[in-house]
Parts: sequence; C-alpha cells; structure tokens
Amino acid sequence: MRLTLAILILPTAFKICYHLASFKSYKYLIMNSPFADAQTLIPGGVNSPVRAFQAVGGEPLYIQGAQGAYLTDHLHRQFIDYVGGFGPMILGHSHPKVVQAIQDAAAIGLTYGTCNPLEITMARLVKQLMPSIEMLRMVNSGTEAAMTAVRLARGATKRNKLIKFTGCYHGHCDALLVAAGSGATTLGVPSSPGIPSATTEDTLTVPFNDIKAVKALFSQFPKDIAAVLLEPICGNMGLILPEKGFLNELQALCQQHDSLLVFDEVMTGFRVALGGAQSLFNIKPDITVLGKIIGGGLPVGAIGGRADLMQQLAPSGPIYQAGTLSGNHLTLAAGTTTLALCQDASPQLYAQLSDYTHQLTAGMRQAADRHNIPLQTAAVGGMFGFYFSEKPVTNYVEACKSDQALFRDFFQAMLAQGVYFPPSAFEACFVSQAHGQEELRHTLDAVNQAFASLQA
Ligand code: KE4
Repeated sequence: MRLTLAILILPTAFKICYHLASFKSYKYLIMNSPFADAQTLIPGGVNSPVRAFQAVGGEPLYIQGAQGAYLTDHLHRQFIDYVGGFGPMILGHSHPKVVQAIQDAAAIGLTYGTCNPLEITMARLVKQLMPSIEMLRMVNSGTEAAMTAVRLARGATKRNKLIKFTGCYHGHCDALLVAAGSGATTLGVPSSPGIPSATTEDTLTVPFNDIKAVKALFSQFPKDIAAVLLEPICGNMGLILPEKGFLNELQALCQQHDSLLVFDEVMTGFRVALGGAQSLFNIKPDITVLGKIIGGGLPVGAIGGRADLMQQLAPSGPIYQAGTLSGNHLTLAAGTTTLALCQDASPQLYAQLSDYTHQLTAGMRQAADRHNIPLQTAAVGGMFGFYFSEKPVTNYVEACKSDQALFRDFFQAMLAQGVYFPPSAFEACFVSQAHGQEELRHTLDAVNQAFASLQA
C-alpha cells in the first residue's frame, strides 16, 4: 500500500519541486524580459543608470542587433534609434568598414600592454581635426578623461578650485559629480552620496550661460581657480546652446586670471562639426576632453591640449595618469576608421546631419503647435533636443521646470510606434549618416500621432 502510494506521489512531488526551483526561469519566460533576471544580478538591473527607464517607466530595451539607423530588441521589434549609444554611432550601427577594422585588429591580438602604430595614427588625426590639441593621451572612458583633465589643470596651475556649470555632466569622478546632469539628475542624485565634502569643496558651480556668476567667482578667487570646465554645448540636461559671446567671455576671463579653459567635447567632439564645438565657435581651449566617436563604439576617452600642459603628464612630467587598456588597438582601429570616414564624407556629412536634425525639430514644433503642446527644440549638427516647456530653456533650473510627465508619455507613445529616444529629458538625441528621408517621415508621422494622443 505504502509503496503504491509512494510511486503515485513521488513523480508529482518531483515535478512540483522542479518547477518551484525553476520558477525564476518561468518568471523570466512569462515576463519575456531579461530585466527581471538582471535585477537580481546587477544593481538596478543595468550597468549604467540612465538605461533603467526609471524616468519614463516600463522596462529597458534588450537589444540583440543594430544596423544603420535601427535597433532590434530581443522581441524582434525594430526601432529608429536616436540614442546611437549616446553619441558614438555617427556613421550608423555596424558600419561595414568599422566592423571590418575591428575584425582585422582582433586577428592580430587583443591587447599588448605596450605601444602600437594606431596610437600615432589617432593622435595625428585628432590633432589635424582639432588644432588646439597639440598632444593627446588615450584613456578608456569620458569619466577618466575628465578626471585626468582636472588633475592636469590643478597640477599645472598649482591651484585647486574648479568652476563647473550646473547640469553639465563630465562623468562620475568624485570632484565632478556635483550638480551633474545626465543620469545623475535623471535619478535625482546630481551630487552623489559617498563623496567626502573635502573632495568637492573646491568645485564651484554656477548656472550655464551666466557670465556674471563666473565673473563673481573670479573676483572672489582671483588666483585660486585652476580651470573652467564645461560642455561648450550642453548635452546632459537636454540640449542647451551657449548664448552669443558666452564662450568668448569665459576664455577672456581664464586668460585674465591665468586659469585654464577646458572643453568637455566627449559628446560634441566630431558630432556637431568635424572639428567639434570649438571649431563652430572658433575657440581654442587649453585642454579638451574627448570620448564616444573616437572609439567608434568601443570603450574610449582621451585628453588633449597644449603641448606645454600635456608634457606634464607622466612619464614626461610628474602628473600621474595610466591605464592598462589605454590606446587599445581594437578601439583605435574602430575610432580611426570612424574619424577617417567622417573626414572623407565632410563637409557633406555634417550638412546632411544638420539638415536632418533641423527638419526633424521643425516638424516637431509644427506638430506641437497643431496639437497645442508647449515645445522648445534645439539642433546643432548631428544632435538635437527638446523640452516640453512654454519658455525657451537656457540653463539647468529652466530644464528642470520642463514637463517631465509629458516627456514620459511622449517617450512611451513614440516607443510604441518604433521610435527610440533617450529615456530621459536630461539627455540629447543623436542622428547618424544612416538616418534618411524614410526615417524622418516615419518619425514625424509618429510625433504627430503621439501629440494627438497627448493633446492638452
Ligand atoms: P563616460 O565615462 O560615460 O564614457 O563619459 C562621461 C561623459 C563625459 N562628458 C560628457 C559630456 C558626457 O556626455 C559623458 C557621458 N555621457 C552620458 C550620456 N549623457 C553617458 C550615458 C551613460 O551615463 O550611460
């Protein structure tokens, strides 16, 4: 009797145990999203906070392929991509010559821990495209490049204070994670816990476009400011352009007080023009921070500038900086190929990118007017931004007053129509050489549909 009972019960008992044990995978399958799994393994389920969709709701996309202007997610849905990796993909995803360059580089080794010829190719190419850069040091992220720029500026001037602008984002190094934009603002931590006040007490913040506030700091600290660090065009609180003369006045103040002007062109470099924002405004910063496009999609950062300053970096000078994978030849193969293709396609490429961003933002404004939706837009070269705001946005405080709920609803309405914008109002949007009239038409149709559904 007992044996019979056992034989009957055991298989069922086993099945129940099996399914309980594998429930997580069921949940995974039921939810049809890797995100549930990721959240048990990765903080917030993401490797960079802004991807988490916390500002727009829903779950982040899990991309399993990208080609040209399009992303394809794990559910085989296609999206016109206006994130582009947050800037690097200016030629579109999986450009055959860039992919080939990476494959060729990988075939001759992955990393050497010593020098390779492409380091010279990259430095020479960047110097040619950005003449303010007389020497270049490769690193592995924009954060690392900005951190190095701060150390170099402080070491070279023997001063500690820095001026940065509220809402500008220069990566997450301690000294600069103060009143920062991008993901820091998106998640409400513009000045993060875990950073000793001693580390940030010399980081002075003022509103972007407020030259009076900068002058006041120089009056207060005439001989203590090592550098003024900024995104010359702000791409980490939406997209905000410098007001006429602002950059020139900053440069004059730096020269007057023997401080250094540092342009963070991680995002704008080779994006808004072949020579970056500094070529648009004809300004020669003392130091430039780079990233994104110069890696062609692979991990990268770089710092460049006046030779007398750069020579102070180890080993030619005492200011230490280093990196195991700095100047990795796969990154340089992707980056030099990307830059060379941008150079060869210029000036037509940047005219094309600018035409696209201006046509798109003009179409967005027309649709917003038709549907009585308050919209401000900005476009420069291959990047654009928009705010749901009655008034123009010229700084961080005004950006924060824009309608975040409307942004969230618009984002989701566009996503449902196969258009992927950055999942935060505190980001800029990016187009590529692969975005054409078909993508423009589809996007503007989707904008019209979205605004009709959101109409005030
Ligand atoms: P990375 O350390 O993320 O490579 O670069 C930092 C950085 C520095 N300077 C500027 C002007 C930047 O825009 C960035 C990084 N940009 C953000 C997008 N707004 C990266 C996206 C993310 O954090 O996931």
